[in-house]
Amino acid sequence: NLENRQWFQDAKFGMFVHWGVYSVLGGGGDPGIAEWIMQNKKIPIKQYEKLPSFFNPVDFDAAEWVRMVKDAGMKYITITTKHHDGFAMYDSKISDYNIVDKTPYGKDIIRMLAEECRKQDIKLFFYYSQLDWHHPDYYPRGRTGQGFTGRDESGDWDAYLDYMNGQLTELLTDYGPIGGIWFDGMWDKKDADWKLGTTYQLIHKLQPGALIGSNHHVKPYPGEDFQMFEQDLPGENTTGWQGSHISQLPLEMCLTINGSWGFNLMDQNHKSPKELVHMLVKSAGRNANLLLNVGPMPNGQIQPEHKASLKAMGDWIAEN
Ligand code: FUL
Repeated sequence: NLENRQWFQDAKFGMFVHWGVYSVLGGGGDPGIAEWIMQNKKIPIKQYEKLPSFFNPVDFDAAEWVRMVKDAGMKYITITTKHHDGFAMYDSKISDYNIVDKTPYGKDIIRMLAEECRKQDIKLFFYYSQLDWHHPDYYPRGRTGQGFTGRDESGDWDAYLDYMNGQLTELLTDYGPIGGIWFDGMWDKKDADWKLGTTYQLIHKLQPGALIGSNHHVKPYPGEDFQMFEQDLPGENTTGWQGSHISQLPLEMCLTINGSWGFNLMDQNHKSPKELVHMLVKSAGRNANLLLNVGPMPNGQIQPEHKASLKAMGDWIAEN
């Protein structure tokens, strides 16, 4: 694990992928919405559950994605295995709300990506949202998911935690050695609700080499291996919610290319390759990795503007 922390510390540059059934809606015409559309447009579970039937990424090519990552000079990929909408992008056995059982595509993109990453020597990290707007036992609800989902106002919180630990167990046993777990969404509820110790112990037992990080925007908890900063350089706190604590752990900053994590049809506010290279240099200057995000389109391709930016960054790295 120390060795892997050291690897992470030296990695410098990775690709973040926000991909889920929300990509089908492309933000619904609003440049400020993407993977949050269920909450932002108050889409009840019953309607949202229709989205998987429209998700058919026939142009997805894992080998092409990983080659693109390598050409960009990146060392790892962090991909959403489940975002806040609760939909699993892998072949979960403990929930059929997943890509294999519910989409016409019917294939496990996480498996394809894991195999390709192994072949091309790129590490794969799994983003996993603790927050879940879909699961019936996610109750009492937290700051989000209130008043629009249309489901019963009841549920068994410990059953939800078991479910979450069950999905993590699947992800840590069925996909070979992975780089780590990138948690998100625990800010939805009180820290103690999560019983983090149990989950972190489970992960470190299943894969001692897997690193744990969490996007909770406070100082790291015991068991975490790296500290992350969202859309912000460590210590700057320009967003107002990052906190100013910088730990001794390896650091990572995640950043969007335009303003959206998931695919957005209207968001044309792309940072230029020059701006992106500046961010890479600045984050390296703070001893942090840059995790640069793409939001693949519903057909499985990365949007051309973002592909071009990654290529330009790779060219710059190769020359310097
Ligand atoms: C946040 C999430 O709510 C966003 O959707 C996105 O995943 C970002 C990286 O983290 O907490």
